Amino acid sequence: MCGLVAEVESGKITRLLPDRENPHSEGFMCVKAPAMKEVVYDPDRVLVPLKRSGAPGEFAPVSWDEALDDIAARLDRIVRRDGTSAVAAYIGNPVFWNAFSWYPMWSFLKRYAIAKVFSPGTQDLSSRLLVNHLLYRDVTRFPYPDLLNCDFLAVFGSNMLVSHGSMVTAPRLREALDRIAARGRVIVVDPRATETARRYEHVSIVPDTDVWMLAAMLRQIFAEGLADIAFLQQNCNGWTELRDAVAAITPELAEARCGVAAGQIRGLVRDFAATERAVIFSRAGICRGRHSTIANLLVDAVNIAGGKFGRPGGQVFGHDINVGVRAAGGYDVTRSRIGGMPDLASFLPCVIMPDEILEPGPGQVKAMITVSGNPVLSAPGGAKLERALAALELHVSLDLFVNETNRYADYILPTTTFLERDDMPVRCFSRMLKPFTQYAGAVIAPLGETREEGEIFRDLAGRLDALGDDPPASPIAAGRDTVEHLIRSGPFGDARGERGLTFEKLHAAPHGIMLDEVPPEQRWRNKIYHEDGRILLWNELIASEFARLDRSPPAAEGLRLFGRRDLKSINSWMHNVERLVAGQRPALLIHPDDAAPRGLAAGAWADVSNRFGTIRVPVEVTDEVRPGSVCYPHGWGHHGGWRRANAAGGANVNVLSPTDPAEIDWVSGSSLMDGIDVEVAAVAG
Ligand SMILES: Nc1nc2c(c(=O)[nH]1)N[C@H]1C(S)=C(S)[C@@H](COP(=O)(O)OP(=O)(O)OC[C@H]3O[C@@H](n4cnc5c(=O)[nH]c(N)nc54)[C@H](O)[C@@H]3O)O[C@H]1N2
Ligand SMILES: Nc1nc2c(c(=O)[nH]1)N[C@H]1C(S)=C(S)[C@@H](COP(=O)(O)OP(=O)(O)OC[C@H]3O[C@@H](n4cnc5c(=O)[nH]c(N)nc54)[C@H](O)[C@@H]3O)O[C@H]1N2
Ligand SMILES: [Mo]
Repeated sequence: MCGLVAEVESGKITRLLPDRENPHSEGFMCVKAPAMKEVVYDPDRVLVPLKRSGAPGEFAPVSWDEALDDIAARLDRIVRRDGTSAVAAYIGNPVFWNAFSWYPMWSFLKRYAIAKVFSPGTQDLSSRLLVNHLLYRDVTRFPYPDLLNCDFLAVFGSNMLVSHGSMVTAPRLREALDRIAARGRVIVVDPRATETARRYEHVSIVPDTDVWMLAAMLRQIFAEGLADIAFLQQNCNGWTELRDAVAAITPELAEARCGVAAGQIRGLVRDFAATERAVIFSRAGICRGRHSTIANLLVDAVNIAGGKFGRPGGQVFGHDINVGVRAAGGYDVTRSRIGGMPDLASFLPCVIMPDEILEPGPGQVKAMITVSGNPVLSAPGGAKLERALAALELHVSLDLFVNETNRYADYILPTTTFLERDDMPVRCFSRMLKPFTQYAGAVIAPLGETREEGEIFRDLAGRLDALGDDPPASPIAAGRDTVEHLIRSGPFGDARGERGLTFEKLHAAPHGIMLDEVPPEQRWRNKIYHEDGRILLWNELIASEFARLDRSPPAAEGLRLFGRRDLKSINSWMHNVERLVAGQRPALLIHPDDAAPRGLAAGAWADVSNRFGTIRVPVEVTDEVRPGSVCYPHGWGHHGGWRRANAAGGANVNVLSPTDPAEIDWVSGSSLMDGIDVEVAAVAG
């Protein structure tokens, strides 16, 4: 969402600069943006279709026609023999933000009834999606904090200054947070003294125990007479049951679980309630635990019960640029073959992906399509997933590089970067603090033989249809045209007459257009899709999750592992850029009190292990993490076709993430990645 200006000479990008005329980002860009130039011209980038020619990672160039003909023929054979349940897809992060390719890709999967679709969603937000579904009956409705207008912000599990927010789109985020701190308070609840926590107020918490603190906060809101009872009565169902469910969770009980002092919890609640424009916000750091669904639910419940929902400076719904945003599917429409787990927004949990491929029987996955994804480094399982990928009959990957996942593929189909294609950031729209839109045209021609994902899926569909007896009726969406149609038929489109958005107007405004804001009070009422239009705070699923919480044992003795992101990294894929990777040396952060008894001094190496695996990593002894917890970033341990990244070292932390559905927040399918119980032992010598 940072506006960029590309300087181009003779068809080649020479520089990427911040766009000072972009009315939304106003000249801001982060360090990763100019480094996209190095990604585009990376000598390791895949520029022609590749076919596996030997062991994993060994490929030879092949023509598009030969690749697509063979892929279509093999897919067709597998589907005729085993049905569409033998085909799966992993849709990785980058293509989510590329609307022009998203719609053709998604309609391809629908058209061929490819229903086993996995995504990084179970690694960052499926519990949040489930809460959207439970409370508002719309998986894609993410309420966000009105950062421009609040005077009190408490953040749970987000390192906002590094991640730049996440599910709230705010250019110049640090300025927004600084302004809140100047007017009032910014509080960061986190097991690590993060970059964000250090700049504002830090509340240190035991990993994966926020649910206790949040429950105690909700309890105090009711117990101290701070609840907005009129709002609850008018707009919510089930709030008395939820109130009763947390009644016994006193701040003292919460303190014993989460390590935050009872007095501090009471003080926070009182300050939150007393501040008219206040909000609590949560993100990925509470979406990867054992109780992440009710943890996320309690965040909304505290905002709602505290009278902060749908009001300026509170927790608000965003604007919609298109109608039909609810198209994303629901919850528990289908169940997985392995573990019988519910789907969410049409995706299945990644925790079962290795076994969906490895376990024989009807419905065993034999073919897989991966689009802009690297689950070997990003999803649970690591080594087990590699074994599974090696066993596939057909694996096709659309990517920029040979990564740790597609080194096992039969084909790698090379795609364009966002600088080589037209694009529109419509996917962020409903989470923007200020509504903005832009048509960002390609600035250079596609490099080599690269193609857009949408084009590749259209081409593949044509070939599959030529082989089939009875081609499916549903069409492949046209990407750009689909988006134009959605915008023109949406609230900012033709309905506004002369003032309506058209692509013509967008083309005439290359820096983008700020759109009219609607006050927060008017943005939510008609978007609660339960039949009676009220927010739902209690049902059988929520009740059973609270019963499970009641039975949950206290954190085990020993160490709990959680993760972190670096400003110069983006998940697993920018480690091949010298200027970003230089200076990053992933290490295990461990508190001096935990290091000493294990004989670990600065620079020592340790084995971090549990029943799922072991990684060997250098340690950094620091009081940045709280005693009893250790921290290591994800996305490392490269062994793909990117030479610089391979040389960067580091280990794949996700070999420690459980692949056993019994260990996770089962209702949402969220992977367990923060709060994993591990042993840490010094490596002799
Ligand atoms: N530089 C950079 N920016 C990114 C990305 C990146 O890789 N690099 N990735 C992007 C993506 S895909 C996403 S989803 C977003 C994610 O962005 P955020 O939602 O902000 O998530 P993280 O940056 O992972 O920060 C999670 C925080 O939660 C803390 N945490 C861990 N366990 C717990 C816990 O049990 N309780 C609490 N309260 N805190 C906990 C961690 O210490 C960490 O500080 O960032 C996006 N932005
Ligand atoms: N332990 C732990 N694990 C985590 C996380 C964590 O905090 N802790 N974070 C999780 C999160 S939030 C996420 S979103 C996932 C991300 O996980 P994934 O989505 O699986 O993987 P990425 O690392 O984002 O890799 C993206 C791939 O897309 C390619 N790519 C980049 N741009 C394009 C493009 O325009 N088109 C195509 N076709 N390919 C492109 C890159 O080369 C790279 O191979 O990781 C998750 N894993
Ligand atoms: Mo993510």
